[in-house]
Amino acid sequence: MAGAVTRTRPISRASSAADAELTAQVLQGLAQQPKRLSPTYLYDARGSALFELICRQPEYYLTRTELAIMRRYGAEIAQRIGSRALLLELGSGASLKTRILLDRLPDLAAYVPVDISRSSLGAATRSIRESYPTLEVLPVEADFTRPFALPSARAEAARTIVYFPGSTIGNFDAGPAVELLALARSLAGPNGALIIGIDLVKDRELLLRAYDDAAGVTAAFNLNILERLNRELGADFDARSFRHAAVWNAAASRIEMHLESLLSQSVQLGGEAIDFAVGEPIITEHCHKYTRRSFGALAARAGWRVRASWSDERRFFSVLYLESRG
Ligand code: AVJ
Repeated sequence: MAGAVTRTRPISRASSAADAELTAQVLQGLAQQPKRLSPTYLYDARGSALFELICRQPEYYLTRTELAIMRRYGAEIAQRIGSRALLLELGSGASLKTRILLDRLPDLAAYVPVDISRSSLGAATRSIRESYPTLEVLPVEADFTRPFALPSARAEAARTIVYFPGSTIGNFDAGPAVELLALARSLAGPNGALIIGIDLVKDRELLLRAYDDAAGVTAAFNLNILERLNRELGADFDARSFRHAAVWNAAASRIEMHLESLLSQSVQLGGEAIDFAVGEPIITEHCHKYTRRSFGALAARAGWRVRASWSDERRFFSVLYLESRG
């Protein structure tokens, strides 16, 4: 698979404070039992490009299904948003789904895409500005799980709509998910709203295939996290001695992305040795799957009430519109 993707050139970087912090966080995750890495590390330039490729794999129904829902119910969703809103998108990526909203919201006050990947954000901003020349686009390069500053728009907005598509919320365990939903609520303010995409519980085999596509793109995406640690932190992972595995954790209602060590081995990172037993996993991502009810309960803990929801015929995915509870 690696051959199908442009390789990021290896850059030797002077070690910075940011690298030292990243090293400390990575070591902390790898000291846990089971070993963990934050899914945010998956999204460097190469990881973000691979994620865009995942979205086009036949097994990865999520993006296609959410786009279909947005196209089909876009007018209704735009009506809920109303006029002169500010649209703030968390994890905007290529901003593809957003276009469906932008097409139907000609008087939007501003569009604020927030993304951790500079390359994705830059490309999306250029392309949105080209398609919507009168729209004010205010990109924010940030990890939205940490505090970030919001730019101020020229036009005064009637309300703020937080848009959080892609079932990215599924990457968060219950506690952090509630915190993030609460952050969305404070960003939206009392008369704002949240529009969120969630992936629904479905047949186990369908779920497993979506996270282990035949072309090996998801495997390459997952293994890239090790290559990134080598590139950026000077670790010496041999990516060929790990294998990607998608695991369904029924009790927690989530797919887990694992990287399993094929050997008993020791890896060097930041002056420390990390030992792996044969078959020992590093968990890189949790992808929670919800029911309307389970997600409604989670959102309620952050003060949200589901006001409207849209789904596809197979009930694979759902887009929800939420407002603050009275
Ligand atoms: C971007 C978090 C929504 O969980 O489906 C896709 C990431 N990981 N394939 C997801 C992902 C493996 C994706 N999200």
